Amino acid sequence: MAHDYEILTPETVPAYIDSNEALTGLVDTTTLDVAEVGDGNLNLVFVCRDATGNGICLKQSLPYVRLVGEAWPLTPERVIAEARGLAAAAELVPHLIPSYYGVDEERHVLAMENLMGWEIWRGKLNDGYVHRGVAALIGQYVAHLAFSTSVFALDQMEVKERVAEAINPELCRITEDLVFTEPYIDHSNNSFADEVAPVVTALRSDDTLRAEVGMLKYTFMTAAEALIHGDLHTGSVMVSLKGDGSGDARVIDPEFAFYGPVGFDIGAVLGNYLAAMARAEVLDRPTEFKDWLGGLAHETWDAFESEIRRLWAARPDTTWTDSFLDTWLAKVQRDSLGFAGCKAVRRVIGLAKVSDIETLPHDEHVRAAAIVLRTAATWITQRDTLATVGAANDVFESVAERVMARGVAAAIEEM
Ligand code: SR1
Ligand code: MG
Repeated sequence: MAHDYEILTPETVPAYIDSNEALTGLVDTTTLDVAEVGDGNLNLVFVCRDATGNGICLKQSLPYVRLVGEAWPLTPERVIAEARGLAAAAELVPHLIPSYYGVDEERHVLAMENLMGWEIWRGKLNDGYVHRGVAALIGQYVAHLAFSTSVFALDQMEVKERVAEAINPELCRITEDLVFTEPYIDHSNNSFADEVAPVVTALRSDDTLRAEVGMLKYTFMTAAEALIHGDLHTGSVMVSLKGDGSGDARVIDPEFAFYGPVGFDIGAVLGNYLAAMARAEVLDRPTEFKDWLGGLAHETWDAFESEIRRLWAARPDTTWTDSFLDTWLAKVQRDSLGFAGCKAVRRVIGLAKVSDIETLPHDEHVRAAAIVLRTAATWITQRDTLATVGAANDVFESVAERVMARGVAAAIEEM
């Protein structure tokens, strides 16, 4: 594919670092070990470490979708959206992202801390590891962005300028299509096991569900509430263990960032917890692990809510009353359940699936897929009456019990 910038390779990275003044002195490029480790869907990621142990991570946008190839061109300018997301988080929650060293807008390269020893949370969840406290940190991350980039904290002119500046149409289009449209139609990007097909058919023929997904897509496309991460799944979180045994987190990859609904970020996390919970259920993981997973949604939501309530005292405009906050939080929680459902459905039957479900043996895969789809459909259609993450978890429990006892058919009977 013709493109007007040089794509990095492990061999060219040292010279690139030498040529970039902003990166001078961060690593010794004469002893640099470079590996391309990108396992996401879009970009190249180079982790670099020199002989003294100093490191740096470079992320370069390809001019196409890596997962699909050159047949799907995609603007490398997305690196600007990611830089914006990182810069905002660096100001608001610097302890929750990798140190950010800057962006090269010509070569479409971001430079940040090499989080040596840290691992992607999804992989750790898949393997049954517990990182206590990480879910709360994610809630805090969302809360700070939600409050401090919105009309709750900023002058209205400032917000409007930021909304315009943060427009990210190509990346939003991916979400609009892949999350809200394609799973519900016959589309070449979808795939699923034959045994799951009846559940998918039931979803697609459920008029109420389709209308609610439409409402959620409409909210995603029109509710410019705050600068959101836009792709906050468990693969966008790196984790490590602290000395006291609790977990620590760094949020990465905000290239889908734009001014959108706050519930979309919370929902993305909850939808991915659902995939992890379904995996643990079909693999019959220890009760202690399943209970911990079952508490993650609460942990994220509670941390989000209490952080927003704490920040609320600093709002300059008292148009936003305490009573307004209660109403807004309740709405965000309901939105989150709906978005969680949409995100989960997509990760099971649409493009860019998740390893939580994909790496399961066939029979377990089918059951996990059915559990996720059935639970997600209920979250979407009944989010107003469910209203809380606790009630949403109860839906999962009851769907999982029925599917484990009676097989995939149970997921269809209930729809
Ligand atoms: C075509 S891009 C597929 C997905 O990769 C990213 O992680 C986003 O989730 C996007 O939807
Ligand atoms: Mg990503």
